[in-house]
Amino acid sequence: MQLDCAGIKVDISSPQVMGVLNVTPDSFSDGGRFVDPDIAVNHAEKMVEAGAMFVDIGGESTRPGAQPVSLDEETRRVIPVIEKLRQRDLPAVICVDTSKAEIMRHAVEAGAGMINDVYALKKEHALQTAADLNVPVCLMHMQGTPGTMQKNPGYKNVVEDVYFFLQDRIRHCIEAGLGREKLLVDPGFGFGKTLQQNLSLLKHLAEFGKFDVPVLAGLSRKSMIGAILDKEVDQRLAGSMTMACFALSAGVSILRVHDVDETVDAVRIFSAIRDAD
Ligand code: 7PM
Repeated sequence: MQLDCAGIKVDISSPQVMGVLNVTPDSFSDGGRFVDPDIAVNHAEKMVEAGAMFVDIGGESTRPGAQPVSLDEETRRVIPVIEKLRQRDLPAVICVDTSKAEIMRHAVEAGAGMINDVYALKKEHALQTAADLNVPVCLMHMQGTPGTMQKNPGYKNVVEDVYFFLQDRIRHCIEAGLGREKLLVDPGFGFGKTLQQNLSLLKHLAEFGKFDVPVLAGLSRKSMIGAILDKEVDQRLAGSMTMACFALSAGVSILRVHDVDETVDAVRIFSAIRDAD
């Protein structure tokens, strides 16, 4: 199974690692460390050297309570980093983490080969723009917005509700001309879910393989880990790795993580076991 990311073809028959690069001053786990483009690019390069096949660059924090960022501000934060990263010509895919159509277009023109949209292309012009750009898009489920999503999230059945949401978004994409071979789905851990709802989604993660599109999961350092272990963000590596291994066993294709070295090791071990006789 291959993902064609604006010319870079990624073999996703084996799980891949996506390194997180938040170029925002307030992201929950590394807020403010990578606002300077040169520092950001160096960190991205380190993640690729450590084995990340994707670098996810986001200029608008989507953690609970995060405030929206203007188009100009998000452009200022994201595009220079993509341009500098492109110049390094790394053996990896630059993924832009945005919900704004204009940023998607500007980012792909600057060298991004994939879009990660926590709003699943629901914002104005996003769906048509993504179809025009014809790069892979990760469609993620979120209930509400970052400002509201953790205030009493409710579902009839969280696994079914998220499944049907993603099924509907896939249908809209195909109708807009974005082929199934360009789509990925993601249940959106931490995006409008209680701890129990997150755990139920993780327990039933294999269900999302039924779409026959790659599944991406973002579990790294999230508050659901903190809630179980009662540990701060910088103490969640073991918890993150355990959830990553569970996700691998459930068939996930891309793991979106902060701790690339460790996760690459886990993927290599998982693949060795899976490929044994
Ligand atoms: C709460 C805390 C919510 C931290 C989100 C975060 C995902 C993502 C992010 C994900 C996809 C953070 C994340 N999480 N994109 N962007 N899937 N596709 O790491 O799970 O800051 S933001």
